[in-house]
Amino acid sequence: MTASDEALIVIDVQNDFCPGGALAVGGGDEIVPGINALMAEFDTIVLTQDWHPAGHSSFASSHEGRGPFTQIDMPYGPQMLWPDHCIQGTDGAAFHPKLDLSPAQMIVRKGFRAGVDSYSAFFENDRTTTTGLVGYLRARSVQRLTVVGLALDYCVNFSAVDAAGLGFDVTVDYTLCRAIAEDSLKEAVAGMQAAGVVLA
Ligand code: VGL
Ligand code: ZN
Repeated sequence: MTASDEALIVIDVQNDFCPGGALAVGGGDEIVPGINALMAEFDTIVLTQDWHPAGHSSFASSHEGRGPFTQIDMPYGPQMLWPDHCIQGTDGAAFHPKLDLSPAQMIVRKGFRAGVDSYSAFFENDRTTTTGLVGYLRARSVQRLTVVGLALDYCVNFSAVDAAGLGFDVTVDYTLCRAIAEDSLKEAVAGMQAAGVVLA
């Protein structure tokens, strides 16, 4: 068992980010058994779930003439456009069927506001709206976080960097993560290292 000031944060292990899903991450399903095994070592386990309304502003289909994997300017800054994914209540938004949900005590849903995306488990993409997770962790005297899941270059990255900025000691177990793309992964790794996140 790890110490009681530690928590495991499992990011977006959902069908749409696994092979066959709407925004499939290569090998996304391969990490599920390892995450299940790792959960046995933690007292505090938080899952996040990307949870968009239909017609969400991060979907390319919501912007006429725009395709996925291009950027637009939102009032809060640049935003990558994605294929429709993780729509509330759909099978794509459900957790991977083999992910062990029972040990998790907290599920943070994010990206449910139509006009703002949310990569991070802590702050939405406007960088100010909080998910409330920091309060939950501090109330439980958590100081050290291990972050795993999907996708390493987006939601894991943003979550880990935000957590480090909030003063947590953060380790990303990258063997239990998969990334969407090479270029964004390189940038993400540099950003995480600069923020003091340990990649192990
Ligand atoms: C994610 C893109 C859009 C992720 C979520 O979980 O990394 N990426 N929505
Ligand atoms: Zn999303």
